[in-house]
This record gives sequence, C-alpha cells and structure tokens, in this order.
Amino acid sequence: LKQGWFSEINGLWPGIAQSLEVEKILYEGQSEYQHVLVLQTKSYGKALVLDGIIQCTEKDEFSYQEMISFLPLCSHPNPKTVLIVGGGDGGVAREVAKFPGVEKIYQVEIDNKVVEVSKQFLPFMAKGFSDPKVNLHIGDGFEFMKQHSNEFDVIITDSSDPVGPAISLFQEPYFALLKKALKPNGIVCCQAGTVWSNLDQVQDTLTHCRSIFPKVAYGVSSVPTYPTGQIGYMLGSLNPETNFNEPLKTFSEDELDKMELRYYSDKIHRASFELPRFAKKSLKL
Ligand code: AAT
Repeated sequence: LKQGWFSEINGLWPGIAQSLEVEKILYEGQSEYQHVLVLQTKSYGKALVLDGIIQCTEKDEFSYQEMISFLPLCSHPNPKTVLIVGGGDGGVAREVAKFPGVEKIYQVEIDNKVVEVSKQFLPFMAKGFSDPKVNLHIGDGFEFMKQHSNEFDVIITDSSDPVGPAISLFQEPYFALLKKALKPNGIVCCQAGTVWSNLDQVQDTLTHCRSIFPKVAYGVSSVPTYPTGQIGYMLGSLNPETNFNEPLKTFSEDELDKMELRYYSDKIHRASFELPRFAKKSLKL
C-alpha cells in the first residue's frame, strides 16, 4: 500500500488501475487458494480483495449482485432451483433468495476462507448465507459441475477473473458441463469482462457460450470499482425461444422497494443489452 492507497494493478488490464484510498486494513491473510484482503476504504466502504483484485465494495456491490442474479432469473419462466458457482461473499445468494418462486439455492465456493472472512467483516453480503433456502458446499465449481445433471433451472457463475482458481470456469469444457447440469430450458449467467479492458476474453467466452447454447446475450452494468467502471454478464439459454432483451418477470416500483433492489428494474434489464456500435460489431451481436 503506497501512501494509504490500494491500486488494482494486474496484467488482465495492462497500464490502467483502479485505486482506492484506504483508512484501515481490516484483514489480511493467505488462504489455500489466494491472498485475502479486507479494506476499510475512504469513499467506498469495506472492500474485499482477492489476489490483488477487487471483488466488491460496500458502496457499489449491489449493481453486480443484483444484475448477475436478476438478468437470468427474470429471463426464465419459472426458476425454482438455482446454483451459484463462486460468490463467497454471499451477495448473490442474498439476491437470488429474494426472487419469488425460488425454492432451493445451491452454492459451490472453492475457498472457505472467503466465506469466513465475509461473515466476519462483510455481514451486509454474507447475510445471504443465513437464508434457509441456501445450501453452501465448499469445493471447486468445475469438479462440482461434473457430478450434476439435469438439476438446475438457473446457474450463476459469480467467479473471480480468469487467473488463479477461476481459470477453468472460463473455458469451453465448463460451458458443456453447465449445459449438462441444467434442466430443460435452463439458463446460465456468467461474470464476463468488459469490452474496454478485456475484449479478447469477452469474445472467447461468447464463442464458448455460442458453441453450447442456442441463445446467448451479453449485457453490462456500471460498477465504479471494477476495471473500466463496468462489468459484463454472459447469458446462455437452452431454449432457442428465450428473448433476453424482454424480461418475462417484471416488478412494480413497490415490489422493487420491498425487495430492496437498488439497481435492477425491467428498464435497466432491457437497457443492459444495448451495446455501443464498436462492441456490437466486434462481438457480432
Ligand atoms: N460476489 C462478487 C465477487 C466475486 S467473488 C468470486 C468468488 O469466486 C471468490 O469467492 C472465489 O473464491 C470464487 N472462486 C474462484 N474460483 C472458483 C472455483 N474454481 N470454484 C468455485 N469458486 C471459485 C467476483 C468478482 C469479479 C471481479 C471482477 N474484476
């Protein structure tokens, strides 16, 4: 930490780095899989950093957690059983548990240390784990997927970036396993990079997704503390009739308030798939 600032320097986004002014290091340790850091930042609240990469901050985490959950859930006619891969902070479980009709939430996170640290320092996200619908399993998402077929309506891959333990979750065999683990007409949603800093990665993920799913889409939301201030979501459906642009489930303002949704709405859902021309062209969307 140079002069009280944390900088997210990484070869995944060469020559550009997000910086956060730090008031206090709340936790620092090395798990079996990665370096784990929790910071009290000056302007973005508490921040979780794994292997030097910002996973979420208190001030803007809701954008990512709501969108990666509600984009697929609202695109499925009746999601009952949901699997979350990764998501050790509990934020995605918190969001999925809000969705009416979801009966069972399974989650596979590789690193128990992330879960423990989140329960201790990031309870506003880790509260997701205390929902009775959530069944948490500690293990590798890729290995877990091999052992499951025809079980889930929606699978959300809330994984870290394609370095370290998450590499396998961005490769083609993983998408084939996702297909097998889904029920008929199932939907997947995966964390995908952005067209500003990771165009090659987004193209690769899209190619894998297209080779497996008859319907795919790529949407974005703004997350100030992620590289280039946004993040992408790769969606795939086994049902060729799925139209990701038009949510099947919509909520009134009152319902959105009750569910404590601060980013997602049906208008944001539609808008998230509207990409700038250069991105549409390079992704052939
Ligand atoms: N919820 C927002 C943050 C994340 S968390 C990513 C999680 O994926 C971490 O808890 C990490 O331990 C877990 N993970 C990594 N690899 C695997 C694996 N193979 N199996 C299961 N879980 C895994 C995402 C941040 C996005 C950052 C964008 N720059």
